[in-house]
Amino acid sequence: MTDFTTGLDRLAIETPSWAYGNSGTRFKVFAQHGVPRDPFEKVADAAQVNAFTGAAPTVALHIPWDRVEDYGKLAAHARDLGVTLGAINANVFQDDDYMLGSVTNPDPRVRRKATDHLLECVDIMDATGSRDLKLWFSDGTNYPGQDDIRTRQDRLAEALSEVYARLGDDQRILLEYKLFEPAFYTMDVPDWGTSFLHCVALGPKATVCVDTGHHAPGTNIEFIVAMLLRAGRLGAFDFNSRFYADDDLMVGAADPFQLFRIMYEVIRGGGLEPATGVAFMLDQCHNIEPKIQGQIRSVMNAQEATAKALLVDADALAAAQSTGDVLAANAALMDAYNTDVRPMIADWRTAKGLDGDPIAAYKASGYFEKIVAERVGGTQAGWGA
Ligand code: RM4
Ligand code: MN
Repeated sequence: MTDFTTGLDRLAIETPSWAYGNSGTRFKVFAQHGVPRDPFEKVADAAQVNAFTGAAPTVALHIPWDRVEDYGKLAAHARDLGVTLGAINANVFQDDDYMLGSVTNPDPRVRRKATDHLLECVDIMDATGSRDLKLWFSDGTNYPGQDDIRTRQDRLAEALSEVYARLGDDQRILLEYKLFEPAFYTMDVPDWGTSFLHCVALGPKATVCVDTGHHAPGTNIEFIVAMLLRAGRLGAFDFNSRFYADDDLMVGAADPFQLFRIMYEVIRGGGLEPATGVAFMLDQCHNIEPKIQGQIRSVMNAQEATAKALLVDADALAAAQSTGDVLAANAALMDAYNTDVRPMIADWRTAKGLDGDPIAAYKASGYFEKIVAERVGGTQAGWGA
Protein backbone atom coordinates (compact mmCIF):
# COMPACT_ATOMS: atom_id res chain seq x y z
CA MET A 1 0.00 0.00 0.00
CA THR A 2 1.11 3.54 -0.72
CA ASP A 3 2.33 5.61 2.25
CA PHE A 4 0.48 8.74 3.31
CA THR A 5 2.74 11.48 1.91
CA THR A 6 3.52 9.61 -1.31
CA GLY A 7 -0.18 8.98 -1.83
CA LEU A 8 -1.10 12.63 -1.43
CA ASP A 9 1.81 13.65 -3.64
CA ARG A 10 0.52 11.38 -6.37
CA LEU A 11 -3.10 12.47 -6.27
CA ALA A 12 -3.20 14.77 -9.28
CA ILE A 13 -6.68 16.05 -10.01
CA GLU A 14 -7.68 17.37 -13.40
CA THR A 15 -10.22 20.16 -13.38
CA PRO A 16 -12.66 20.68 -16.28
CA SER A 17 -12.57 23.88 -18.33
CA TRP A 18 -16.37 23.90 -18.38
CA ALA A 19 -16.58 24.22 -14.61
CA TYR A 20 -15.26 27.79 -14.85
CA GLY A 21 -17.95 28.99 -17.25
CA ASN A 22 -21.56 29.78 -16.52
CA SER A 23 -23.75 26.80 -15.87
CA GLY A 24 -27.08 25.77 -14.49
CA THR A 25 -29.73 23.20 -15.07
CA ARG A 26 -32.04 22.52 -17.96
CA PHE A 27 -34.24 25.24 -16.45
CA LYS A 28 -31.79 28.11 -16.18
CA VAL A 29 -28.14 28.94 -16.76
CA PHE A 30 -27.08 31.56 -14.21
CA ALA A 31 -24.50 34.18 -15.10
CA GLN A 32 -21.82 34.99 -12.52
CA HIS A 33 -19.39 37.89 -12.38
CA GLY A 34 -15.82 37.35 -13.54
CA VAL A 35 -16.56 34.26 -15.58
CA PRO A 36 -14.05 33.50 -18.38
CA ARG A 37 -14.81 34.63 -21.90
CA ASP A 38 -12.47 32.21 -23.67
CA PRO A 39 -10.36 29.09 -23.11
CA PHE A 40 -7.32 31.18 -22.14
CA GLU A 41 -9.23 32.68 -19.22
CA LYS A 42 -10.60 29.26 -18.25
CA VAL A 43 -7.06 27.90 -18.11
CA ALA A 44 -6.02 30.89 -15.97
CA ASP A 45 -8.77 30.04 -13.47
CA ALA A 46 -7.77 26.38 -13.45
CA ALA A 47 -4.22 27.48 -12.67
CA GLN A 48 -5.54 29.22 -9.55
CA VAL A 49 -7.00 25.96 -8.29
CA ASN A 50 -3.61 24.36 -8.75
CA ALA A 51 -1.76 27.29 -7.19
CA PHE A 52 -3.75 27.03 -3.95
CA THR A 53 -4.13 23.25 -3.68
CA GLY A 54 -0.90 22.08 -5.30
CA ALA A 55 -2.91 19.12 -6.55
CA ALA A 56 -4.64 20.17 -9.78
CA PRO A 57 -1.86 20.33 -12.37
CA THR A 58 -3.95 19.73 -15.51
CA VAL A 59 -7.09 21.10 -17.10
CA ALA A 60 -9.42 19.19 -19.45
CA LEU A 61 -10.78 20.80 -22.60
CA HIS A 62 -14.16 20.26 -24.24
CA ILE A 63 -14.34 20.61 -28.02
CA PRO A 64 -15.93 22.65 -29.58
CA TRP A 65 -16.50 24.73 -26.41
CA ASP A 66 -12.74 25.27 -26.15
CA ARG A 67 -11.87 25.54 -29.81
CA VAL A 68 -8.98 27.98 -30.45
CA GLU A 69 -6.94 28.93 -33.50
CA ASP A 70 -3.66 27.80 -32.05
CA TYR A 71 -3.61 24.92 -29.56
CA GLY A 72 0.14 25.18 -29.18
CA LYS A 73 -0.39 28.72 -27.91
CA LEU A 74 -3.04 27.57 -25.42
CA ALA A 75 -0.70 24.80 -24.21
CA ALA A 76 2.12 27.33 -23.79
CA HIS A 77 -0.22 29.71 -21.92
CA ALA A 78 -1.11 26.83 -19.57
CA ARG A 79 2.54 25.98 -18.99
CA ASP A 80 3.34 29.63 -18.23
CA LEU A 81 0.70 29.46 -15.47
CA GLY A 82 2.06 26.22 -14.04
CA VAL A 83 -0.48 23.76 -15.47
CA THR A 84 -0.77 21.60 -18.58
CA LEU A 85 -3.67 20.68 -20.85
CA GLY A 86 -5.24 17.33 -20.06
CA ALA A 87 -7.94 15.21 -21.64
CA ILE A 88 -9.78 16.31 -24.73
CA ASN A 89 -13.52 15.78 -24.31
CA ALA A 90 -15.41 15.29 -27.54
CA ASN A 91 -18.84 16.81 -27.97
CA VAL A 92 -21.22 14.99 -30.29
CA PHE A 93 -24.37 15.92 -28.45
CA GLN A 94 -25.03 19.57 -29.25
CA ASP A 95 -25.89 19.65 -32.91
CA ASP A 96 -29.34 19.32 -34.48
CA ASP A 97 -28.01 16.43 -36.56
CA TYR A 98 -27.57 14.38 -33.37
CA MET A 99 -31.22 14.24 -32.33
CA LEU A 100 -31.35 10.48 -32.99
CA GLY A 101 -27.74 9.85 -32.06
CA SER A 102 -24.22 10.61 -33.20
CA VAL A 103 -22.01 7.59 -33.94
CA THR A 104 -25.04 5.29 -33.59
CA ASN A 105 -27.41 7.44 -35.66
CA PRO A 106 -29.35 5.50 -38.30
CA ASP A 107 -28.15 7.99 -40.94
CA PRO A 108 -24.65 7.19 -42.23
CA ARG A 109 -24.03 10.88 -43.02
CA VAL A 110 -24.53 11.83 -39.37
CA ARG A 111 -22.36 8.93 -38.21
CA ARG A 112 -19.60 10.13 -40.55
CA LYS A 113 -19.88 13.68 -39.21
CA ALA A 114 -19.69 12.47 -35.60
CA THR A 115 -16.72 10.19 -36.24
CA ASP A 116 -14.94 13.00 -38.07
CA HIS A 117 -15.36 15.17 -34.97
CA LEU A 118 -13.77 12.46 -32.83
CA LEU A 119 -10.87 12.23 -35.28
CA GLU A 120 -10.50 16.02 -35.16
CA CYS A 121 -10.23 15.70 -31.39
CA VAL A 122 -7.25 13.36 -31.84
CA ASP A 123 -5.64 16.00 -34.09
CA ILE A 124 -6.14 18.47 -31.24
CA MET A 125 -4.55 16.01 -28.80
CA ASP A 126 -1.51 15.90 -31.06
CA ALA A 127 -1.30 19.70 -30.88
CA THR A 128 -1.88 19.98 -27.12
CA GLY A 129 0.17 16.95 -26.15
CA SER A 130 -2.86 15.39 -24.47
CA ARG A 131 -2.86 11.70 -23.72
CA ASP A 132 -6.58 11.09 -23.34
CA LEU A 133 -9.62 11.34 -25.59
CA LYS A 134 -12.69 11.21 -23.39
CA LEU A 135 -15.81 10.00 -25.12
CA TRP A 136 -19.26 10.38 -23.73
CA PHE A 137 -22.17 9.67 -26.05
CA SER A 138 -25.64 11.00 -25.47
CA ASP A 139 -26.79 8.36 -27.98
CA GLY A 140 -29.71 6.13 -27.20
CA THR A 141 -33.42 5.65 -27.69
CA ASN A 142 -36.54 6.75 -25.86
CA TYR A 143 -39.00 4.08 -26.96
CA PRO A 144 -38.93 0.31 -27.32
CA GLY A 145 -38.58 -0.49 -31.00
CA GLN A 146 -37.34 3.00 -31.89
CA ASP A 147 -34.11 1.56 -33.30
CA ASP A 148 -32.34 -1.76 -33.23
CA ILE A 149 -30.33 -2.11 -30.03
CA ARG A 150 -27.79 -4.51 -31.55
CA THR A 151 -27.27 -2.55 -34.76
CA ARG A 152 -26.55 0.57 -32.73
CA GLN A 153 -23.81 -1.36 -30.92
CA ASP A 154 -22.34 -2.37 -34.30
CA ARG A 155 -22.30 1.28 -35.39
CA LEU A 156 -20.67 2.30 -32.12
CA ALA A 157 -18.00 -0.39 -32.48
CA GLU A 158 -17.27 0.71 -36.04
CA ALA A 159 -16.79 4.37 -35.06
CA LEU A 160 -14.70 3.50 -32.04
CA SER A 161 -12.39 1.24 -34.02
CA GLU A 162 -11.81 3.96 -36.61
CA VAL A 163 -10.86 6.40 -33.86
CA TYR A 164 -8.78 3.80 -32.04
CA ALA A 165 -6.75 3.19 -35.20
CA ARG A 166 -5.97 6.90 -35.36
CA LEU A 167 -4.50 7.06 -31.81
CA GLY A 168 -0.80 7.61 -31.32
CA ASP A 169 1.28 5.16 -29.27
CA ASP A 170 0.84 7.12 -26.05
CA GLN A 171 -2.76 8.15 -26.57
CA ARG A 172 -5.84 6.51 -25.07
CA ILE A 173 -9.59 6.43 -25.43
CA LEU A 174 -11.55 6.86 -22.18
CA LEU A 175 -15.04 5.54 -22.76
CA GLU A 176 -17.55 7.00 -20.32
CA TYR A 177 -20.93 5.47 -19.58
CA LYS A 178 -24.18 6.85 -18.26
CA LEU A 179 -27.30 4.97 -17.21
CA PHE A 180 -29.86 7.37 -18.61
CA GLU A 181 -30.33 10.91 -19.85
CA PRO A 182 -30.71 12.33 -22.37
CA ALA A 183 -32.05 9.02 -23.66
CA PHE A 184 -34.62 7.48 -21.37
CA TYR A 185 -35.15 3.91 -22.65
CA THR A 186 -31.71 2.77 -23.80
CA MET A 187 -28.40 4.56 -23.68
CA ASP A 188 -25.93 3.01 -26.11
CA VAL A 189 -23.23 3.05 -23.41
CA PRO A 190 -25.28 2.76 -20.22
CA ASP A 191 -22.90 0.97 -17.88
CA TRP A 192 -19.35 -0.11 -17.17
CA GLY A 193 -19.96 -3.56 -18.65
CA THR A 194 -20.83 -2.10 -22.06
CA SER A 195 -17.89 0.27 -21.93
CA PHE A 196 -15.58 -2.54 -20.83
CA LEU A 197 -16.69 -4.86 -23.64
CA HIS A 198 -16.00 -2.19 -26.25
CA CYS A 199 -12.64 -1.39 -24.67
CA VAL A 200 -11.57 -5.03 -24.65
CA ALA A 201 -12.60 -5.39 -28.30
CA LEU A 202 -10.63 -2.26 -29.22
CA GLY A 203 -7.35 -3.05 -27.46
CA PRO A 204 -5.15 -1.94 -24.58
CA LYS A 205 -5.35 1.79 -25.35
CA ALA A 206 -9.08 1.83 -24.57
CA THR A 207 -10.12 2.15 -20.94
CA VAL A 208 -13.25 2.90 -18.97
CA CYS A 209 -14.10 6.27 -17.45
CA VAL A 210 -16.19 6.05 -14.29
CA ASP A 211 -18.31 9.15 -13.77
CA THR A 212 -19.44 8.85 -10.16
CA GLY A 213 -22.78 10.47 -10.99
CA HIS A 214 -23.77 8.09 -13.77
CA HIS A 215 -25.15 5.07 -11.92
CA ALA A 216 -28.46 3.82 -10.63
CA PRO A 217 -29.10 4.78 -7.00
CA GLY A 218 -27.47 2.31 -4.65
CA THR A 219 -24.89 1.06 -7.16
CA ASN A 220 -21.71 -0.09 -5.46
CA ILE A 221 -19.21 2.06 -7.34
CA GLU A 222 -16.17 0.85 -5.40
CA PHE A 223 -16.93 -2.68 -6.58
CA ILE A 224 -16.84 -1.45 -10.18
CA VAL A 225 -13.56 0.30 -9.45
CA ALA A 226 -12.07 -2.89 -7.99
CA MET A 227 -13.16 -4.92 -11.01
CA LEU A 228 -11.83 -2.44 -13.55
CA LEU A 229 -8.49 -2.03 -11.80
CA ARG A 230 -8.17 -5.79 -11.56
CA ALA A 231 -8.71 -6.01 -15.32
CA GLY A 232 -6.33 -3.12 -16.04
CA ARG A 233 -9.11 -1.07 -17.61
CA LEU A 234 -9.78 1.77 -15.21
CA GLY A 235 -8.67 4.77 -17.24
CA ALA A 236 -10.24 7.68 -15.42
CA PHE A 237 -12.78 9.08 -13.06
CA ASP A 238 -15.16 11.92 -13.65
CA PHE A 239 -15.66 12.86 -10.01
CA ASN A 240 -18.76 14.70 -8.92
CA SER A 241 -21.44 14.15 -6.34
CA ARG A 242 -25.08 13.28 -6.66
CA PHE A 243 -28.07 12.82 -4.43
CA TYR A 244 -30.52 11.69 -7.11
CA ALA A 245 -29.21 11.37 -10.66
CA ASP A 246 -26.52 13.26 -12.56
CA ASP A 247 -26.47 16.21 -10.14
CA ASP A 248 -22.85 17.27 -10.90
CA LEU A 249 -22.33 18.64 -7.39
CA MET A 250 -19.00 19.25 -5.69
CA VAL A 251 -17.03 16.07 -5.08
CA GLY A 252 -17.76 14.44 -1.74
CA ALA A 253 -20.70 16.77 -1.06
CA ALA A 254 -23.39 14.12 -1.01
CA ASP A 255 -21.55 11.06 0.22
CA PRO A 256 -17.99 11.48 1.50
CA PHE A 257 -18.05 7.92 2.82
CA GLN A 258 -18.66 6.59 -0.68
CA LEU A 259 -15.72 8.64 -1.96
CA PHE A 260 -13.56 7.16 0.81
CA ARG A 261 -14.61 3.62 -0.16
CA ILE A 262 -13.83 4.36 -3.80
CA MET A 263 -10.41 5.79 -2.94
CA TYR A 264 -9.67 2.81 -0.72
CA GLU A 265 -10.27 0.48 -3.68
CA VAL A 266 -8.19 2.76 -5.91
CA ILE A 267 -5.26 2.48 -3.53
CA ARG A 268 -5.84 -1.22 -2.90
CA GLY A 269 -5.78 -1.84 -6.66
CA GLY A 270 -2.61 0.17 -7.29
CA GLY A 271 -4.51 3.07 -8.82
CA LEU A 272 -2.21 5.65 -7.29
CA GLU A 273 0.86 3.98 -8.79
CA PRO A 274 2.01 6.12 -11.71
CA ALA A 275 2.22 3.12 -14.03
CA THR A 276 -1.50 2.37 -13.61
CA GLY A 277 -2.37 5.61 -15.38
CA VAL A 278 -5.68 6.37 -13.68
CA ALA A 279 -6.68 9.97 -14.41
CA PHE A 280 -8.60 11.65 -11.59
CA MET A 281 -10.82 14.21 -13.23
CA LEU A 282 -13.60 16.42 -11.97
CA ASP A 283 -16.78 16.76 -14.00
CA GLN A 284 -18.95 19.34 -12.35
CA CYS A 285 -21.26 22.07 -13.48
CA HIS A 286 -21.35 24.57 -10.68
CA ASN A 287 -24.81 25.97 -10.58
CA ILE A 288 -25.04 28.25 -7.54
CA GLU A 289 -21.55 28.23 -6.00
CA PRO A 290 -18.56 30.38 -7.00
CA LYS A 291 -16.64 28.51 -9.71
CA ILE A 292 -13.02 28.57 -8.60
CA GLN A 293 -13.83 28.06 -4.93
CA GLY A 294 -16.11 25.19 -5.88
CA GLN A 295 -13.26 23.47 -7.66
CA ILE A 296 -10.88 24.09 -4.76
CA ARG A 297 -13.43 22.59 -2.38
CA SER A 298 -13.77 19.50 -4.59
CA VAL A 299 -10.01 19.01 -4.78
CA MET A 300 -9.83 19.32 -0.98
CA ASN A 301 -12.66 16.82 -0.51
CA ALA A 302 -10.95 14.34 -2.85
CA GLN A 303 -7.73 14.81 -0.90
CA GLU A 304 -9.51 14.18 2.40
CA ALA A 305 -11.13 10.98 1.17
CA THR A 306 -7.80 9.82 -0.22
CA ALA A 307 -5.93 10.71 2.95
CA LYS A 308 -8.39 8.68 5.02
CA ALA A 309 -8.05 5.75 2.63
CA LEU A 310 -4.26 6.01 2.93
CA LEU A 311 -4.58 5.69 6.71
CA VAL A 312 -6.23 2.26 6.57
CA ASP A 313 -4.00 -0.12 8.51
CA ALA A 314 -3.46 -2.69 5.80
CA ASP A 315 -1.82 -5.24 8.11
CA ALA A 316 -4.58 -5.05 10.71
CA LEU A 317 -7.19 -5.27 7.97
CA ALA A 318 -5.55 -8.28 6.31
CA ALA A 319 -5.19 -10.05 9.67
CA ALA A 320 -8.82 -9.45 10.55
CA GLN A 321 -9.99 -10.56 7.11
CA SER A 322 -7.92 -13.73 7.11
CA THR A 323 -9.24 -14.79 10.51
CA GLY A 324 -12.81 -13.95 9.59
CA ASP A 325 -13.00 -11.24 12.23
CA VAL A 326 -15.82 -9.29 10.66
CA LEU A 327 -16.01 -6.52 13.24
CA ALA A 328 -12.26 -5.91 13.43
CA ALA A 329 -12.04 -5.77 9.63
CA ASN A 330 -14.85 -3.27 9.43
CA ALA A 331 -13.31 -1.28 12.30
CA ALA A 332 -10.00 -1.03 10.42
CA LEU A 333 -11.82 0.83 7.65
CA MET A 334 -14.01 2.89 9.97
CA ASP A 335 -11.11 3.99 12.19
CA ALA A 336 -9.40 5.42 9.14
CA TYR A 337 -12.59 7.02 7.85
CA ASN A 338 -13.36 8.64 11.18
CA THR A 339 -9.93 10.25 11.49
CA ASP A 340 -9.88 14.01 11.08
CA VAL A 341 -7.22 14.27 8.37
CA ARG A 342 -7.57 18.01 7.83
CA PRO A 343 -4.60 18.97 10.06
CA MET A 344 -2.45 16.32 8.36
CA ILE A 345 -3.28 17.64 4.91
CA ALA A 346 -2.67 21.21 6.08
CA ASP A 347 0.80 20.06 7.19
CA TRP A 348 1.32 18.41 3.80
CA ARG A 349 0.46 21.76 2.18
CA THR A 350 2.71 23.88 4.37
CA ALA A 351 5.59 21.45 3.74
CA LYS A 352 5.13 22.32 0.07
CA GLY A 353 5.13 26.04 0.72
CA LEU A 354 1.36 26.33 0.29
CA ASP A 355 -1.13 27.86 2.67
CA GLY A 356 -2.71 25.23 4.91
CA ASP A 357 -6.17 26.64 4.10
CA PRO A 358 -6.57 26.91 0.29
CA ILE A 359 -10.02 28.52 0.39
CA ALA A 360 -8.95 31.26 2.79
CA ALA A 361 -5.74 31.85 0.85
CA TYR A 362 -7.63 32.07 -2.44
CA LYS A 363 -10.14 34.51 -0.98
CA ALA A 364 -7.35 36.66 0.45
CA SER A 365 -5.46 36.68 -2.85
CA GLY A 366 -7.75 39.19 -4.54
CA TYR A 367 -7.93 37.05 -7.71
CA PHE A 368 -11.71 37.02 -7.74
CA GLU A 369 -11.96 40.81 -7.41
CA LYS A 370 -9.36 41.13 -10.17
CA ILE A 371 -11.26 38.97 -12.69
CA VAL A 372 -14.55 40.67 -11.86
CA ALA A 373 -12.93 44.02 -12.65
CA GLU A 374 -11.05 42.83 -15.74
CA ARG A 375 -13.54 40.57 -17.45
CA VAL A 376 -15.96 43.16 -18.62
CA GLY A 377 -17.51 42.96 -22.05
CA GLY A 378 -17.28 40.06 -24.45
CA THR A 379 -19.36 36.92 -24.16
CA GLN A 380 -19.10 34.83 -21.05
CA ALA A 381 -18.30 31.16 -21.60
CA GLY A 382 -21.26 29.07 -20.64
CA TRP A 383 -22.50 25.57 -20.33
CA GLY A 384 -23.54 24.60 -23.78
CA ALA A 385 -22.08 27.75 -25.33
C1 RM4 B 1 -22.04 14.33 -19.56
C2 RM4 B 1 -20.77 13.59 -19.18
C3 RM4 B 1 -19.54 14.14 -19.82
C4 RM4 B 1 -19.55 15.63 -19.94
C5 RM4 B 1 -20.87 16.13 -20.46
C6 RM4 B 1 -20.90 17.65 -20.55
O1 RM4 B 1 -23.04 14.08 -18.62
O2 RM4 B 1 -20.64 13.56 -17.78
O3 RM4 B 1 -18.39 13.74 -19.15
O4 RM4 B 1 -18.53 15.94 -20.83
O5 RM4 B 1 -21.90 15.70 -19.65
MN1 MN C 1 -18.71 12.96 -16.98
